[in-house]
Amino acid sequence: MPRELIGAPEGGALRFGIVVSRFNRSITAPLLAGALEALATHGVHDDDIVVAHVPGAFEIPFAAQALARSGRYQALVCLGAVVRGETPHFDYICGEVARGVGRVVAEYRIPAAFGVLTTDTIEQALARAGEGHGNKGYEAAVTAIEMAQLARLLG
Ligand code: INI
Repeated sequence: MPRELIGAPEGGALRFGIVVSRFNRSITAPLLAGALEALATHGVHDDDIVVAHVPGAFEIPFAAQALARSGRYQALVCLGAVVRGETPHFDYICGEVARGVGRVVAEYRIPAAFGVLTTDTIEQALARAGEGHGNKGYEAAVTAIEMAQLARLLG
């Protein structure tokens, strides 16, 4: 049988950095609440969580890089909401934030969960930021825990 490596969904004794953007706050506030709920449910202590607030999704990689560089966190959770408007801004922002977070992961070898919603409408975003398990912030935080644990197993 092959040896299988799966990160346990146990967050005790791990530290997490969350980056959340304010743009479309009606979406990002419930994403943050969902992420904090998931971390608490999986045993992460408040003292082991830092939340960095940035103006918009474009600024997420900057804060994520600073948190990664500190070496204090076992994983990051990036939360934002980019809603398609009438301008090409949407495509630029989505591309930059995804590439930027990916660069942080590669450069600092730290897992980062991508909880940045990219939707056509606010309604679509709201549907992904509701209560409980449909909340993408919650899902991103659970992903961060699993990946932090997997990183330990991978060494
Ligand atoms: N930022 C978002 O997080 N979501 C958006 O939908 C958005 N739109 O549509 O423009 C947005 N723009 C701001 C951007 O992220 C930067 O904060 C801004 O350009 C300053 O650098």
